[in-house]
Amino acid sequence: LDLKLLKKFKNELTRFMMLYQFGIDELNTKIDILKQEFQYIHNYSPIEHVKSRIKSPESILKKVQRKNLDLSLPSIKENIKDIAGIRITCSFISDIFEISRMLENQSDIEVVEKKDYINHPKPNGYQSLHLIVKIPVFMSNGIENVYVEVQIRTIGMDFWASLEHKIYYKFDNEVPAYLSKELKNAADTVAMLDKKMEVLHEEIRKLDSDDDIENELNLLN
Ligand code: 0O2
Repeated sequence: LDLKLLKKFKNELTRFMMLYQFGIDELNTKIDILKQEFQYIHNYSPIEHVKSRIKSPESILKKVQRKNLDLSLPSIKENIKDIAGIRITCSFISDIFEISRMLENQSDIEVVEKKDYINHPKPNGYQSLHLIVKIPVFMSNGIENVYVEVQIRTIGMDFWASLEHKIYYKFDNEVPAYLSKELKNAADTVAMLDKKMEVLHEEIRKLDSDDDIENELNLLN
C-alpha cells in the first residue's frame, strides 16, 4: 500500500467534504439574513426552523452504486447533487414560494433544478419544494462551485414526511397497502389544513394593513 498516495487521497477527501460544509454555511447565512429582514418588514417570522446535513460517506457510496457512477471525486461532485442538504420549515405555503423566489433572485446562486411537489405532490402524498442550487465557495486556491439541495416545506408537510420516512424504513420499503392509504389520507389532511391556515393568515394580514392605514390617518388628523 502506498502510504503517500493514501495520505493524498485522505487530504483530498477531507477537503471535498469541507466544501459542502462551506456551501451550507454560506446558504445558512443567506437564509438567516432573509429571515431577519422578513421579520422586520412583515412583523412575523416566515421560517420556523432550518436544519442542515451532509450525506454520510455510506449513503454517497450507495448512490454511486445505484446510479452506476464512476468512483471518483469529480464524478461524485458533478452527479450527486444532494451531498449537502438544507431543510427550511415555514409557517405558510406562501412563505415557501417567497423564500424560494428570494433565493433564486440572488446573483451568486444558480438554480439548476426545481421540483414543485406542492402543486404536484408525489403519488404517496409527499409535498415539498426542492431546489438544487449551485453556489460558489471561495477557497485559498480559487472558486469551487458546490451543489446544495434545499427543501422548503410547511410544519405540517415536515411532520408528515418524517413519519412517512420512519414507516418506510421500518417496513424496509414494503409498506403495507392499508398504511400507504392512511398516509395518503394524512397527506391530504395536511394539504387541507395548510390551505385553511393560509386563508386565515391572509385575513389577518388584511386586518393588520387596515389598522396601519387607520393609524396613519389618525396621525395625519
Ligand atoms: P435523505 O435521507 O433525506 O437524504 P435523486 O435520487 O436524489 O437524484 P430524486 O429521488 O428524484 O432524485 O430526488 P427528490 O425527489 O428531489 O428527493 C430527494 C429527497 O427528498 C430525498 O432524499 C428525501 O429527503 C426527500 N423525499 C423525496 N420523496 C420523499 C418521500 O416520498 N417521502 C419522504 N419522507 N421524503 C422524500 P433521500 O436521498 O431519498 O433521503
